[in-house]
Amino acid sequence: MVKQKKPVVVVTRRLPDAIQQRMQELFDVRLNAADKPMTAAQLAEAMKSADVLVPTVTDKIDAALLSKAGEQLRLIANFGNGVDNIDVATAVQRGITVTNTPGVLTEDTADMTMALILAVPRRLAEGANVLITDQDWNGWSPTWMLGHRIWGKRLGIIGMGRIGQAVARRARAFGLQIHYHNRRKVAPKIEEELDATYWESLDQMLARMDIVSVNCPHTPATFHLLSARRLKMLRPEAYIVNTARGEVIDENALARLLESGDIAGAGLDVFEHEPAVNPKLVKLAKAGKVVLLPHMGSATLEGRVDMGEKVIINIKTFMDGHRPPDRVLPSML
Ligand code: 8YV
Repeated sequence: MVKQKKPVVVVTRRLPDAIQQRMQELFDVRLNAADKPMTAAQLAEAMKSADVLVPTVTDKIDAALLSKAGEQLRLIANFGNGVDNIDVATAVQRGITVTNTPGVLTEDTADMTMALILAVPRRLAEGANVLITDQDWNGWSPTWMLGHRIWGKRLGIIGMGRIGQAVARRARAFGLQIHYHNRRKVAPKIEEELDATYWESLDQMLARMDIVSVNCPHTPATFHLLSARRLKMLRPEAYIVNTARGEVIDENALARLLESGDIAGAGLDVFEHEPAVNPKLVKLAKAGKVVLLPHMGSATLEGRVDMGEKVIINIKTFMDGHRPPDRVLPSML
């Protein structure tokens, strides 16, 4: 029997050691030991020889790049859940299968969302900073560092998929009332379990919430879903949390409304032009109005290993001639 040639797999960023090791056993893998994001030219070069590309959120695989790909490129196995870094429609048109890593980062991302829901109203980052910077702490005082209670408040979740539901489960335990906006209502059983109220109109929901959490994917339909017009509907006491994608919020408009006090605060793990962060938001963070995290929602070792496992399973299944479990189709977006 002729031994099958191992597929050439180009991995654009450094992955956990255990994953890279397994990939080296299974594939003719090209790793990125330096972990420096690849330029468009480097990606184009890699796509000329790769059978499989394993990109991440930091690689923009657009139509221009796909048009330069060699005929042998058959699979883009994204290391990540969101696929807004890939022009899926063009890839599929060119006969390239696209997969992602759903499910395994749900709980970690929901934890980080809950952490931000707590951190902003309870001034966690500000308080923690007092003790490690040169500011003087004069001891406990009845009126110092007062934040706001989250128990009993209304949480409006935008995007009630896996992550939105995992956030709702946590938030329920913290005494928050669950409201949500989604393309469609979730199953009655889930609504019942979460005691969740569905709002078909996002505008109407926004005007009534104390905290809003963005948990939907970034697609053409959700780009600037929270536009300047919609952000203005939020109450001045409202907080906004985003662990999904920066592009879902008009970041400039958000910064303006935070500056003017028309929105009380924000907790952001993602940004519109990553890795650039709007300087206005940085200024607001220094003033204690917002908490900024550098895209850490799924950043646990366990999560990243699970994501890597999913990538390997997708590649193996595809190479064995089967439909990979996490195939993404344009109609799903
Ligand atoms: C990932 C994410 O780490 O999976 C996603 O959609 O947002 C992140 O948490 C990143 O996308 C890896 O490519």
